[in-house]
Amino acid sequence: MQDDFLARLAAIVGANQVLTGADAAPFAVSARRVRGDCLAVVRPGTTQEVADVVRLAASCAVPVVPQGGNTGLSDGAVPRGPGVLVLSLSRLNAVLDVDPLNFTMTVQAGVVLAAAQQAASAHGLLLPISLGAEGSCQIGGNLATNAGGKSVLKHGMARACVLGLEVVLPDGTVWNGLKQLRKDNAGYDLKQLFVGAEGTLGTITAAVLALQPAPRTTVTAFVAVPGPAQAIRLLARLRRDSGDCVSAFELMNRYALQVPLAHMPGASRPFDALPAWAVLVELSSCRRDDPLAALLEDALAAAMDAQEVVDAVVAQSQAQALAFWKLRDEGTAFYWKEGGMLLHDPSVPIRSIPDFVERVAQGVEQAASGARVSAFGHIGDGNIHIIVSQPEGADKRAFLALAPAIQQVVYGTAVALGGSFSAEHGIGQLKTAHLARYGDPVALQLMRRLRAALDPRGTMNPRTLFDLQAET
Ligand code: LAC
Ligand code: ZN
Repeated sequence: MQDDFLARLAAIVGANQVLTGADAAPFAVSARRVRGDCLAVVRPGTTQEVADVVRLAASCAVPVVPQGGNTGLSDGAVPRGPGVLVLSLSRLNAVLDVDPLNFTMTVQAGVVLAAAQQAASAHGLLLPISLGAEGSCQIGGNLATNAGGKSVLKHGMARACVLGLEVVLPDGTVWNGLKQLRKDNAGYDLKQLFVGAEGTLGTITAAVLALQPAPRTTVTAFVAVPGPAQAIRLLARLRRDSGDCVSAFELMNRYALQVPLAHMPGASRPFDALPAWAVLVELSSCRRDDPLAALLEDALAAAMDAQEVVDAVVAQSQAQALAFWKLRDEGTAFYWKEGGMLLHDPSVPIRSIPDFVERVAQGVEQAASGARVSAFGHIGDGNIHIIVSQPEGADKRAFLALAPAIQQVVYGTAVALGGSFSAEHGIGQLKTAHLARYGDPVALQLMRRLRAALDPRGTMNPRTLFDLQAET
């Protein structure tokens, strides 16, 4: 039966594009190092092959997990179960078109984000999606998860740049919605249904993305601040004084700076003495030689007078700016070296960030005395990541047993302040129980009805968002 299914897959894509055993194993490990298992990995080379694979899987009731760069942090693309088929989009990796008059690009799902950025930049344009994993994540995954990252402050989440999509529906039908339009009020906005659906409603195979003029002047600074309350005032000041040129505003507490500095080879210290809190600020403009550096220095001086800023280092070269970003972007990869750790991805209204951070610090100390809290991230979006690391020298298992209590502190506090327990990483398989707990009952019911309508057999990514397999 299984052999027959694999033979039929091979007939669609060619035998060397069906991987099993040791060849398939690397596709069954998530970015969080959660190890799953699968029947096989299939690597179609065209949209039609994707459609034929999905139709075959549906007719045989084989669960399908679509997978891009597999960099997601909520285990949404990891197969779990010996009968699951991984549908890798990696071979659909063509940039089909960059249109500098329409300010759009059309890309296949498997294009690596950095490659798409470069293709836009070759035309003096910006694809405004940017995140730590951009060297290996793929556009299809970015859209399926509605990726966030550091450019949300200025350009919105990934969905904001989607003008059109091509999607293979759960029954194998291809929907060609690759429109290049900014205005298209003709019924429901179907493309947005698939953005953020994490592969449960269909598989994105291509997209039309809106581009922006590329920035030509950028200035980057690491700024030490007394605390989150001053950080959000500084953000408001910089947005006003710069004519809204703030393109990134990332908070890091001391522990969030310490971890990469301790473990990352070649990391450089922005400050001699690490401050309790710092923000990585980036201003950018499409005008060449825009005097942003002078503007930033004036604004920082005024902020210092207002006691919003303690110290600031403005990057003097692109290399120094990159070194600052390295500290911010690559730090999360090193927390496991500090022992057991729990990553959270909440958001709250920007004004509530100081309150949120304080309540979380107190609540975590009560739930896990001595645990180390890293608070960092996109506070311009109200999205702050909380990593709780075990107390130094503590027993990892004993610490991880406290996960439910710690998660309740972080998520419960966010929700109590009008926030979300899941800002940008999505639900995946990791947070299905939290979605059931914190999600609005009417919204959850609507989501289930949509899912049942589009995928009545429940074969598309069946353990993501709702764990359909556990429910049957
Ligand atoms: C970041 C990931 C954790 O912002 O979302 O680094
Ligand atoms: Zn983030």
